[in-house]
Amino acid sequence: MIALEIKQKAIELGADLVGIADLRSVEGLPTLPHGLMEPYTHAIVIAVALSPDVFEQIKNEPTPLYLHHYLAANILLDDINLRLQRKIIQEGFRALAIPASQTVDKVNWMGHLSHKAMAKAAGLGWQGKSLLLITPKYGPRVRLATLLTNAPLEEDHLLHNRCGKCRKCQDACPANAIKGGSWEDHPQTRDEALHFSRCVEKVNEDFAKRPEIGKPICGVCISVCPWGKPR
Ligand code: B12
Ligand code: SF4
Ligand code: SF4
Repeated sequence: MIALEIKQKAIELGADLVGIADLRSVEGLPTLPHGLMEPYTHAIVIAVALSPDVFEQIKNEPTPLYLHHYLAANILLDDINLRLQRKIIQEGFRALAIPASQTVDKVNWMGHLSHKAMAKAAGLGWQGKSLLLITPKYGPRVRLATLLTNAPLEEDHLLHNRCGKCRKCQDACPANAIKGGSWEDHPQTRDEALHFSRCVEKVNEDFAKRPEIGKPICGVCISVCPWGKPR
């Protein structure tokens, strides 16, 4: 099986972007459970873009419309991922779809692995000052999922950080959580990029407690980013 074939399949199934990472480039990335990536050699990372207009409605808080698009995109991502997983297993390789949006450890706020780190390694974009994955075409207006496999696939190249002097996400964050640091690859910890607890508190104690929202979403640092804004 070749990379092009799996990428075409992902696009056919509804992905807007797809990239491939060699797992040696993310050695040391924390996973739950520990050692999750060991049986695999590559990650296929898919992105589903949300309508830019959903974010144009977000000023300083999430909207019920964003909530629905967020939920629908998660379902689409998991659906594409499960179908790709089946295709790869049928070809005789191992494959494991990592859920789009499952928090496994709610004390430390960790998923099975970081889709942003995987997407960066797969050449889909860079981690901006907001720590989000910023893609050249859609900016941060994408949701992500990862498929781990031992199929021998050709990996994609990394993209450079293109935040430059911009600080729009830092200025707009309602929790004042973004520190404004920049890095070519990635920060050592989340706290290097964010006053992490401020974001966690804002999305969980404020937005998730609103009856019309009910989930830890926000969208402000997404909506202000110049990358992906409609022209
Ligand atoms: C738990 C969680 C949260 C928690 C904690 C967030 C966080 N930053 O970890 C809370 C509830 C606060 C949250 C908030 C948000 N989230 Co959230 N969240 C997740 C979830 C489920 C797990 C994140 C995780 O495990 N983080 C672990 C840490 C360690 O990883 P990290 O944040 O990526 O940062 C590290 C690595 O990327 C790293 N790195 C990169 N390469 C390498 C290589 C090595 C070797 C190492 C060591 C590190 C490293 O540098 C960072 C420091 O170590 C993911 C889905 C997933 N499984 O990825 C979605 C996810 C990250 N969330 C997402 C979004 C959009 C948001 C919000 C904007 C809310 C919203 N939906 O409107 C905010 C943004 C907050 C922010 N500025 O980061 C999207 C991001 C999409 C994108 N374009 O980037 C994701 C990927 C969901 C998805 N399927 O698309 N989220
Ligand atoms: S999700 Fe909201 S609170 Fe968290 S960093 Fe982005 S703008 Fe700030
Ligand atoms: S708003 Fe500006 S600084 Fe923040 S992630 Fe986007 S480009 Fe980077």
